[in-house]
Amino acid sequence: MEPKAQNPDPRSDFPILRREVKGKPLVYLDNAATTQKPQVVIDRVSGFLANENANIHRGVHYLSMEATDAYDRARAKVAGFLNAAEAREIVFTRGTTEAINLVARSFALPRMASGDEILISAMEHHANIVPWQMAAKECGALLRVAPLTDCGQIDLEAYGELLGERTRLVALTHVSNVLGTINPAKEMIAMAKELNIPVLLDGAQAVPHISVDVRELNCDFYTFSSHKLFGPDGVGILYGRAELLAAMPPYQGGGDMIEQVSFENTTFRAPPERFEAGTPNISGAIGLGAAIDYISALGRETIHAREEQLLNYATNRLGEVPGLSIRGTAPEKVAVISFTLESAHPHDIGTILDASGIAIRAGHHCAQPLMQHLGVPATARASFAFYNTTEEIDRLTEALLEVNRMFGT
Ligand code: C6P
Repeated sequence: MEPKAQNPDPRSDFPILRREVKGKPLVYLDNAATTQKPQVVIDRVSGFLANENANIHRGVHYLSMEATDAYDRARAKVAGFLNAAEAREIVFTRGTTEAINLVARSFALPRMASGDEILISAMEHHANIVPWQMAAKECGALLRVAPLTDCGQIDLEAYGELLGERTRLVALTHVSNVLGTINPAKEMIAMAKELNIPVLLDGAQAVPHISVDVRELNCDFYTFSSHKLFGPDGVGILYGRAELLAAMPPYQGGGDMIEQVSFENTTFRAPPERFEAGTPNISGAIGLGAAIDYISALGRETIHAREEQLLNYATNRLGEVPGLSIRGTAPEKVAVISFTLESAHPHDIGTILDASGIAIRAGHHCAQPLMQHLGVPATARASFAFYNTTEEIDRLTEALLEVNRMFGT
């Protein structure tokens, strides 16, 4: 589909942003948890369900072939979005979490022996810790963790020292969901490649904010979730280099991933179908395709300029709140601000803000080891998208000043 003419007010594309919560206009600042959906994505999903619904790859009838075409086109769109060499390098999963588990089971585990190592960093989401830990425990391998600097960047010198001949895989977040840090992925991948170590990037928090080119990055695996990219939930992406996917055994067994089945033996289809057992989230994948069209029409430059303005404005305004500390001050960061207040626990902050119709996230953000590193049990987190406004940041700031007043600061 050709990118449509750009709406000068993209906020109006998101119907939910017109609603009220607790009698006040909604201020949605929880975009790192999930993003809102533009009308074109909602229309594409409901249009598919209303007019085109059929199962894929199974039918000789018209609707099934049409649905299969639409699903395949969505795959090709994702390939273009990541600049993958071929559409068969794109596997549809349930989300980032399932994509990482797939690599842990089908790629890492068969290649690891006792004493081998997987290298991650101290800023990882649980989705990029637990699958590796589970795989490592099964074969006696070790999880190594690159430490962080004070401003919330990976310590590159320490990272380089942790790469070694026992390292079987490096798995890093491209952008931190707590600190907002954009990691120097290209440089870190090049360091791993000097020792022929494969690299997976967790791009869940990167794709909504920055353009990603898997060939320029030279990564082996890249993962993201549709729901954080203005698309439907229940759909994720695993990009895998073709030759690596081809050498990996299936992750799950079932329909659609087989060539031939008998009671004695089964042969499997080539990737990506080998990794897509059972009926996938067809409408979700097609909705993701519509989200990618929407992002492309809006343009990365527009998104970047808008988010940079919001990040700077919010950093300055939050700096006016007494007792507020921002956690994560790397020079290269996306519009995600985690903070603590001296006066109140993050959960109290979240609850009080909610009473004013302001949605933020409070807690450990599925990054408990990072919380331990920061020396806090939890943080509050405001995470922005291009549709947020400076007026919403003013309301956030006023509400935080009110928290201070309520707690006597
Ligand atoms: N982070 C957040 O509020 P799933 O749940 O599979 O779509 O994505 C998991 C995931 C993996 N990596 C990173 C860096 C993430 O931020 C997330 C999801 C959300 O921060 C929900 S915990």
